[in-house]
Amino acid sequence: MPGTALITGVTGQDGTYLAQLLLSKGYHVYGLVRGQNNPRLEAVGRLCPGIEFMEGDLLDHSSLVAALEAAQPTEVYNLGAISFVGLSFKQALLTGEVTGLGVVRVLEAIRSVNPAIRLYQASSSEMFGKVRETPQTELTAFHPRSPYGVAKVYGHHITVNYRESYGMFACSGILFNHESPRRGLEFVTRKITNAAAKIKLGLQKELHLGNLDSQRDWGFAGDYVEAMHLMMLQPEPDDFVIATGATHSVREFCEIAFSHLGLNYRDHVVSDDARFLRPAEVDLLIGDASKAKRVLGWQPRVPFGELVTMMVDADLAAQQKIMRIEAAG
Ligand code: NAP
Ligand code: F7E
Repeated sequence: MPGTALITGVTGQDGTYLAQLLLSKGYHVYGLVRGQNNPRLEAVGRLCPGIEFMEGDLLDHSSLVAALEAAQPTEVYNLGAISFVGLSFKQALLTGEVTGLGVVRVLEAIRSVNPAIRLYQASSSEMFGKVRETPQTELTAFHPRSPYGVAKVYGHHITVNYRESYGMFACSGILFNHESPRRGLEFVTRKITNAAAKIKLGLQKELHLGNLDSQRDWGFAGDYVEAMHLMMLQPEPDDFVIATGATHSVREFCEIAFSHLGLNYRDHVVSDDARFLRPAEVDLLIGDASKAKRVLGWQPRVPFGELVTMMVDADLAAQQKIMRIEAAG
């Protein structure tokens, strides 16, 4: 029987896919929104008809308690975070507060309002960082390479700690990179697909990127939110790696995105731009999701090439729409 879910980070990429999934299953869905006039609110309301919004901030414990008291959720999905690794180097303290300590604020709020509420914590493959083994599993040691990765390690361990200390249903999904047309423009995949579309339409000439050699295990966000929900349906809380098991370089991503539009990325991409290089890099990630496949019955559905072309097509259509509106007005 579907329950009531509260999602932090509902205005982000995963938040809208997860809200749509839970609404389609008959859940009553609340989205926690920060700020007095969040610019993403209207779009989320349009994408997720039936969702209800609550005010709250991961920096403000009492706002989390108030949201839980008002919503009385059976499940909380903690997706809220400063999630951009590049920004985390520039705003390390804020990242620690939101992405790290925000998790214990949620756990404490649950413990005081209703410890029976189930919690999903959005852990990350960035926790593996300078990888100790390949592929990475639930048992691979962590070696984070950014303030974001360090904050996620704290969030991960504190979730396990509350599960073990207080018997709470608190689980973590160790998700590898997942993308979609809703991905923020600051992340490399969407930056590439958006630029390729603009270059095709003559709106941009060059694309400045950092390290083209880093490799990621990229999947589709729509597939990954299904894994979050499956974890919450288990009889016991546990942690799961969610990944495709294939890795590709930023360069390969560029090649496929540009060639889909009949372009050669070499004619447009400027690499090693110092603005986009990081003080410490994560060179290679590739996940082993065998446990999720075995226990949850989860499978990724969208392969890499299809993911890239889906994003390019969406950006091309969006840019063409803007051009039509500008031409008409
Ligand atoms: P995203 O698009 O960057 O969304 C982040 C969300 O966090 C936004 O809704 C943002 O809301 C919210 N947020 C930021 N600061 C907050 C605060 N102080 N209080 C409450 N909410 C706050 O991230 P995503 O890609 O959807 O990822 C969802 C979660 O999964 C994140 O925790 C991320 O770290 C983690 N994760 C992502 C990936 C991936 O590849 N996408 C992989 C592993 C783990 P505003 O609208 O107010 O800014
Ligand atoms: O970088 C390189 C960059 O910012 C991917 C977040 O969702 O996934 C994401 O973190 C790679 C890195 O994602 C540019 O150096 C080159 O090696 O798209 P990204 P990320 O750092 O992997 C994990 C799993 C999360 O948990 C995070 O929340 O691409 N790269 N040139 C660039 N990256 C960016 N952003 N911009 C460039 O110009």
